[in-house]
Amino acid sequence: MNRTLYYHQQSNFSRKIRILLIEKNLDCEFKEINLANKPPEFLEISPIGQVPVFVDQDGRVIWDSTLIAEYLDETYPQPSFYPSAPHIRLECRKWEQLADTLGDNIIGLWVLDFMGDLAPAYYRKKYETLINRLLPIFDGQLRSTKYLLEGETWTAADVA
Ligand SMILES: N[C@@H](CCC(=O)N[C@@H](CS)C(=O)NCC(=O)O)C(=O)O
Repeated sequence: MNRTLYYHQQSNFSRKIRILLIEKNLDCEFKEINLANKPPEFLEISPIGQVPVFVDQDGRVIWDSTLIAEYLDETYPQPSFYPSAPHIRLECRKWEQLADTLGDNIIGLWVLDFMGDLAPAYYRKKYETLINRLLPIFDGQLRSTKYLLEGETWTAADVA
């Protein structure tokens, strides 16, 4: 059975997994999902109806980009994108979570733009406030380190 990634071209969460699959040199079939009209084949394996969803060679189905990223790293550890020391790994997960939240809010703002005057001002303010709070945190961290964690290699946090 081929590995399969259900993804969307504009999805930051899908992009995390596409990068990891390429970096780990894993063959994978990529199936783009029309998020405005999700096919039944996709909804059968994705209870939340969101991309990315990854299906491994043994038929194992995994959704949520962070769960997929961790699974890939544990199952195919070379090269590794999560530090092994528990407290550093936790820092990596925290940065990954912050980056995911930033991406989520940027996408939210982008989608609001399609709504023109119908876009609820409440959400625009909510997204902008969070983006404006998070960007300086990343800027500050990357001023003192090459990657989000100290060290010479990028991690899942940088990928996110
Ligand atoms: N926590 C999830 C978030 C996934 C997510 O928000 N995916 C978006 C695309 S970026 C999606 O599928 N949206 C379609 C929908 O919610 O109907 C992850 O990390 O995988």
